[in-house]
Amino acid sequence: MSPARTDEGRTAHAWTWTYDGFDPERERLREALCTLGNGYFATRGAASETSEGPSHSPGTYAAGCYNRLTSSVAGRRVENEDMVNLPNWLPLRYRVRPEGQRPGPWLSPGGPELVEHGQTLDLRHGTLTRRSLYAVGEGGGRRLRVEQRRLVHMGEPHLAAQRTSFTAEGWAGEVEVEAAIDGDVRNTGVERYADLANLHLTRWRTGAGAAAGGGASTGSAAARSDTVWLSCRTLSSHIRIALAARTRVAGLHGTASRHGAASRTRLTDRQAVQTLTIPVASGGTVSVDKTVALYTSHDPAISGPLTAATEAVRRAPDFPRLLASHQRAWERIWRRAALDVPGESGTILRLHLFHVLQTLSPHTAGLDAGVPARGLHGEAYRGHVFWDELFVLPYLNLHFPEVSRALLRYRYRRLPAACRAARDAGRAGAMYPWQSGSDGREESQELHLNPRSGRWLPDHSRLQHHVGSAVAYNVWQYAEASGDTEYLYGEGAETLIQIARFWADSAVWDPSLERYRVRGVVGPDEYHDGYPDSSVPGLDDNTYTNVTAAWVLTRARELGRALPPARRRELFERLGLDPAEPDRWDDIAHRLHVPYHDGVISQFDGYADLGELDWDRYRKQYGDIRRLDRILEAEGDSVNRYKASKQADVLMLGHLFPPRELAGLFRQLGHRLDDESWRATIDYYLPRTSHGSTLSALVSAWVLARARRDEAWAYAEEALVGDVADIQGGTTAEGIHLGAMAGTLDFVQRCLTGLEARGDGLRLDPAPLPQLSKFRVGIRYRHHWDVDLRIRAQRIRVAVPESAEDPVRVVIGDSESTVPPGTARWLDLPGDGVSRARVRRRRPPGRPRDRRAPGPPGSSDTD
Ligand code: IFM
Repeated sequence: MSPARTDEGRTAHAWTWTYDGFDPERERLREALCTLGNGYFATRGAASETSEGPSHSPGTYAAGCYNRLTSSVAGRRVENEDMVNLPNWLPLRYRVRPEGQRPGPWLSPGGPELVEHGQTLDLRHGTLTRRSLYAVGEGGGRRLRVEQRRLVHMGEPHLAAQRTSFTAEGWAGEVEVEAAIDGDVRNTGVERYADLANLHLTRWRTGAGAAAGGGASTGSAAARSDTVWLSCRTLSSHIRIALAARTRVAGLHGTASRHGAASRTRLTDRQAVQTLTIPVASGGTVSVDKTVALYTSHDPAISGPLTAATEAVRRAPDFPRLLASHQRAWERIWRRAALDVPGESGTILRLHLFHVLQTLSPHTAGLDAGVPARGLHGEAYRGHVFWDELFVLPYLNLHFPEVSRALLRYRYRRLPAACRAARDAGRAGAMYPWQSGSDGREESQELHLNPRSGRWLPDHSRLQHHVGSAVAYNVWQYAEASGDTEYLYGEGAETLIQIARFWADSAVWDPSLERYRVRGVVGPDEYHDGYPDSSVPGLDDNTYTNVTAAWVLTRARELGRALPPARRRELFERLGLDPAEPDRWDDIAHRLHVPYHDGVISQFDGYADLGELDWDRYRKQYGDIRRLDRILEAEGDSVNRYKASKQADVLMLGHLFPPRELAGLFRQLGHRLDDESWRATIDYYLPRTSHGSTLSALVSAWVLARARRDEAWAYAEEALVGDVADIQGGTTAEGIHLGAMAGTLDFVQRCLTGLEARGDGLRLDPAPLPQLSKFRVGIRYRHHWDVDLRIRAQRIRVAVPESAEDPVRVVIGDSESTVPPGTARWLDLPGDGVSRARVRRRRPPGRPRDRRAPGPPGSSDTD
């Protein structure tokens, strides 16, 4: 990987990311990449010493915690729902008073006293350690060394903590520490949203000590307490939020003053502050531990968020014990997410995995939350849920199926809203929103700002109805990988059928074409939201939309037939489904229109009539043309006039469907799609794509890995460095790109292995790239908890853990093997003929020999 493409100030080792120096220009990017979270909430890796400012965007976000506000822009009133930036629990600032001197200034990495600074994100242990050295006091040679270790607890989802250690070098005196919970926060993390209302919190209350009766303790009890709290609520969603913070000198319990340290609290209407003054000897170190609990009224099994938060910090163990249990929780998570890829690619993939798991962890399984496109790492896209789960669930299905199921349940709970949306649009079934938030209504903005022209423009992205097919695809994929028929026959079937009904009702018969058509949509590309000069938004027959709709209709019919008769009857009755409907789905699924031009599949009907863009000219003039739409609009032109796509659109089909299945789908629709015509399609669209979305490089790498292997790496590399090098120019600072991050994991897991986890076994069709040819993934396949796949140049090793389950059937090309539990096999990849299995039983100590029939004869496993 070219070092030039990564952040200069950082060095990465297998499990650590270290950033040297304090760089105000990159601080917000590092805040996003150093976010700590546990799937319930996450906190950006912001400095604790300073609050918001041009180079800081502290943010704490809880999954599924949204609020709606109305703003005035461009003379219109617009409503937006945002994932709320919650009160900031990080603040902890300090200054020193060497003996015989006055207190110095409050110190912070941006201040003139800073001598050295660095921070390390430790992925294995889930901690962020920040180290600073300051020049202090009058006269030279005096230093304060500060080390702060922070965690958001992976085992106890409501807890977070940070230990800050101060070492006096060349002086003795006092360190004054001010630790606060700051409720005076707004959603200000995205500059483009600056004109929009951003104050989501109200009714702040602060207090100290236990929150008996919910009131603030005052007087001497409060002054002596080591705990402060703040509660508030969101303005329109009325979610109650409470944070409590316990700040202590490490190792001291009871009143700090008994040990020479003094403690005070100060409560204002939006801040609860605790001040400690701690004596320190020359060369000595003192540490301050801040332990925080966060609850909201969404949480189950609590009497109220404030009581829950104050109780939780009261009970919380000290920092070393919290750290130990946090690390043990991460160990358990890492065991379920094994992915070993050598080299820098592996290091980046581990970072991606870390952030995916911090956004969507087993704790998410207990929540009513979807997949936020930008993680819980920033405010871009307002924490909304798009189709990006299409890139996330296939990864999770094979590690944390319970999390996938909960994320599908987020969609199921909003099925009534999707059905209402369809009804309001005059259609049957379920029309899922392009952007979803709290209640499942359409959250896409009506206007968006082009920062280049300063103009607010109509936003038609809500016409991306293909999001429904993404939901359906995930229902199916989850069920295939997990074997969870209870889900599939229950919520899954209902979701899938309602989405199919929407497509069936959207398809309009065109007698002149003798085809069904789906009109007035926007495809994944997003640049094209209408025909040039048309006053009506939307396009006809977006191929991706039509082909995926055909797939949904086919699966829905198949599932309808497969349901146990009693369940079929029950569901069909409840949905008022005419028994003839599935036959109509079948008809449509065979006769949806797929437009072609110049021998290739058209992105949509009429694409052929668009002009060619002078790509070289634009590249020369603007350098980065990822946001060609904004460039052209600022020039008074429109991207709708050109054969220019923002991201993979037709090519997305190659991401969703293995070649065999895609060819079958086209056959079903009356077209022939062979390797040659698919390659021609790739060759046609790649040079006409600006890759203005991080998903685009990923999808391009995916399809090239199967069609033009030599060209795949350049795109894979782009997808890998997308966030760490912030190649979209500033967007990562506003939140990571969760779809692309998870997509790169799935690229290794499913694309390079050709893995399909089906009911009848694992199908493998490896296509490793020279740069990614040796790796290991551990997956959960149905009841087999840790199936280990190791890819080498010409072979693949499949190891199935010991259990009482059936052997795993493995299909590679035309060759079929079974791998019994407790055994491992090396299978040869096609190229030199039939797959040959070699087996060695791994007998655990104490386990009797030959409990099962041995596999086919072969030499022993050499790895
Ligand atoms: O869903 C994506 C879309 O495909 C491209 N723009 C950003 C969205 C959210 O990640």
